Amino acid sequence: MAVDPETRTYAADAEPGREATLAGWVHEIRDLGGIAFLILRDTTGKIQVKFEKDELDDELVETALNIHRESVVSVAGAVEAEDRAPTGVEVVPNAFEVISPADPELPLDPSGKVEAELPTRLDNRTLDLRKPEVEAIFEIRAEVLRAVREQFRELGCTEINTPKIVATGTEGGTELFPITYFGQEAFMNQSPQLFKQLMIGSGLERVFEVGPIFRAEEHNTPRHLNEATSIDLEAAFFDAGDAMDAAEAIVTGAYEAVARNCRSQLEALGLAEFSVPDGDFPRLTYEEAIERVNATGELAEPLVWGDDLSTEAERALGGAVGEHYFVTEWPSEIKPFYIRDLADDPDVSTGFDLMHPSLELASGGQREHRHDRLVVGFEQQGLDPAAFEYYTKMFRYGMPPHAGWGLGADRLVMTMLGLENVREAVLFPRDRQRLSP
Ligand code: AMO
Repeated sequence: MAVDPETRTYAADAEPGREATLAGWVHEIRDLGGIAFLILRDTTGKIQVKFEKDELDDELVETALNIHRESVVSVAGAVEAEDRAPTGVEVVPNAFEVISPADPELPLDPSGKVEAELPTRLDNRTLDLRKPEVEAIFEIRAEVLRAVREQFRELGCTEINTPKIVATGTEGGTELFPITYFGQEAFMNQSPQLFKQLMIGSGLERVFEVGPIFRAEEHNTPRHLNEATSIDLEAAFFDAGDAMDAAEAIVTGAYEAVARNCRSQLEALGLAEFSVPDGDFPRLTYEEAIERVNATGELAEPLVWGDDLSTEAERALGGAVGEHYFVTEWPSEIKPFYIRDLADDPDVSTGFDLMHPSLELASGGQREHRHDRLVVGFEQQGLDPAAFEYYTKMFRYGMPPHAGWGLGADRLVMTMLGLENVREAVLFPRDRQRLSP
């Protein structure tokens, strides 16, 4: 009984009065003596298969009831209405085939009756994803990325793909992963920053990318990954305010799409009361932000101008603001060389961060597009402008002013669903301890 994807019936589509061939995993077998029930699970849900032993072929009954749960099987038979069945229908089989048997001992219980710790779940991600509340996270993640792409289209952006093997780093503060590139030193890219900016001088003008970024973060925290997915925007003639407007549209659009199209997944996660942010996020200057943090009295040491926001500071501020917000006008000295300073104050930058009350989601700003200033910025940050010649030279051939941001997709999903650890939003996370699977 080969399973034909064209004619196969899914559990959710089985209608009484029809003959159907179904395929999936054995979720559960309940043998009550004269009668037994097998619950078959596929990507759409579950369906009951009834074995009235006296009425069925002995060999069929024997095959079906002696396999272990989580085996992959196919069943052909009549679909009948049955009020007592969990979904109101059941299948009376006339053929049964074991397609791929499962071992009796499983490293993880996909029914969720026995809970597993996150490392065990990640070691056995395939089985972990058989749980509806885990599958739901990744269906929602896919919807977030679909919605993000749709929003970018509305903004007139073109999707690009930039190299992940590069010659130089761009983001100070986090280390690079070195690799050997035909005997030459190279690195895994920390951000598409320079490449997306190079596109601003091209005819594309507004670009976006969804792709991996690599950060050799030493610390192991619930919010840091060594390989993350970044959603990046860069747009010609945008200033920081325009870039923040775009971030609001993208984030709110993702929430709206999930609220509209992922009802059953939200229910599986216990999030039936899912609320969509209003899309008008407060914009606090850095100066206002540190004042508000200090006013909470939650920090042992008050913040002073020039300090970065620590995790504790972010928490205190998030608690005080209580919704998504931006921190704008950061001190220039703690923002990267490519961020432009305010026209009237070189100590203050156009850089901004987009914050969820619990953590940072994105950072961005208007860029320095004036060639001479850009080169000075490199030197001030201790970088050799010669190593970045491929980038800086394009600022000599007509580069419009521009702005953009990078938004962590993993953190967006994590905060949207209230997950405690960003690893839960990543299929196969990379961290200090984890290089496989
Ligand atoms: P930044 O370094 O702030 O900015 O990164 C942007 C966003 O990417 C996510 N992110 C991470 N997520 C999980 N684990 C990590 N180790 C990690 N590192 C970064 C965060 C963060 O806010 N080039 C600039 C962006 C720009 O100016 O356009 C940049 O990379 O959500």
